[in-house]
Amino acid sequence: MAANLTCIECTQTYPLDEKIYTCKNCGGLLEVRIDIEQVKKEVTKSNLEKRELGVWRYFEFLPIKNKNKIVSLKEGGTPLYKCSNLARDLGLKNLYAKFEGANPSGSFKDRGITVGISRALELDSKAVACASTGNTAASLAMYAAKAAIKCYVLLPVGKVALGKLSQALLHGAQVISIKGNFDRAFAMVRELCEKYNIYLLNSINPFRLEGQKTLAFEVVNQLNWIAPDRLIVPVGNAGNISAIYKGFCEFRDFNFIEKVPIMIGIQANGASPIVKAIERKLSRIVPETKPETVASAIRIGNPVNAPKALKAIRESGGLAESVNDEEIIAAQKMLARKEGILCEPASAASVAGLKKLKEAGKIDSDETIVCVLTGHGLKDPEIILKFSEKPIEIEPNMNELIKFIK
Ligand code: AN7
Repeated sequence: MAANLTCIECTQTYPLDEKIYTCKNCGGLLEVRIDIEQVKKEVTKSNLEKRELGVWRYFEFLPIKNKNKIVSLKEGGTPLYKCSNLARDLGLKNLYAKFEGANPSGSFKDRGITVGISRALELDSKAVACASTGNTAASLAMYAAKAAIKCYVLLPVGKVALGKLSQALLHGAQVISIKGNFDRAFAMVRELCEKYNIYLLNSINPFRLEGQKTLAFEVVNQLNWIAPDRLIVPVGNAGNISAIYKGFCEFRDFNFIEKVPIMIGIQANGASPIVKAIERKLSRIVPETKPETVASAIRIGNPVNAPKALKAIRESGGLAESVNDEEIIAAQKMLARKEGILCEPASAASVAGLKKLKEAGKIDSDETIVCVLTGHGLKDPEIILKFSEKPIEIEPNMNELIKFIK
């Protein structure tokens, strides 16, 4: 595949095999540009459809050339559930949830990490690293185990959900808790990777976002080659919304779909620099120094991919909205009880945002809407227990039991 790395700020280009994360010229974010005309010669709708749904169905769209280097645990191919019960309650007709909790490590991060770790092997890297609010660490640890390379993860101390921490530990990563928040851990891991020639797999790495763009491809395939009207996704470091938008744009440029969905990013009230930048029409975000929310996955004050995300939202005629902790927890419960979907709080932010926007009259009832549920509910059991009624404890006799059966 003929492709390059292009700076989104100054348009400087670099060969694909150059190991850089940001532009040497201006420090801007890089993006992989694929040669669409070339890929058009290599794939058609019908040969794509014959392959199993998942990240690697779209091999020709991905910047990995050496098939022998691919490290896969069958990521992607996640269900797109039609949510009729929830739709009825919200006054909508066509609501879907893309359940990314069904990925091997339980979050969408696997889409990016399968490509990122394959890239690490192509580069002959001996170690990989990330800073993480939890899910990236869980995913990276898992794929590094499969690839048999060393993995370092830097986590904000005491702020990572138990499931995610457990995953990183059991997969054998070197887990380092930083007495600071995610943004600080991220600054430190960048420096670490630079100094020790470790391959950095945070979403500043454009190869990771290439894997994540396949979510858009899958949604289009699952809707029979039609794009939804809107796609709603929780936003933390802002990589996923940027990647998904890129995926839709590529399918449009292929003439696989007519138009790109309106992209809607949802943040938590206490960590919402993107929402504020959109509301105030700023060209750059103002970082927040004390991000706070119950949704620990998106407790991020200085999203590294903000320039890409602002572009995705603005170009698609999109929106950004913030929701509070109560709204997030209520949406998580709603998904669990109305649709049988167990997702983590950050994921439920997308549905909380949808509810808020629908009630504000910003969404029409007959639009086709896809909410991305980014991670599995079992990642964070402590939050579920904190907001649930405790089980009733009784003496082991039938008379006692019957009192509680309504
Ligand atoms: C469940 O794991 O940033 O906007 O370090 O785990 O692409 O950052 C996680 C982010 C949404 C936000 N939902 O995605 C990490 C990390 C869940 C997440 C997001 C995350 P981005």
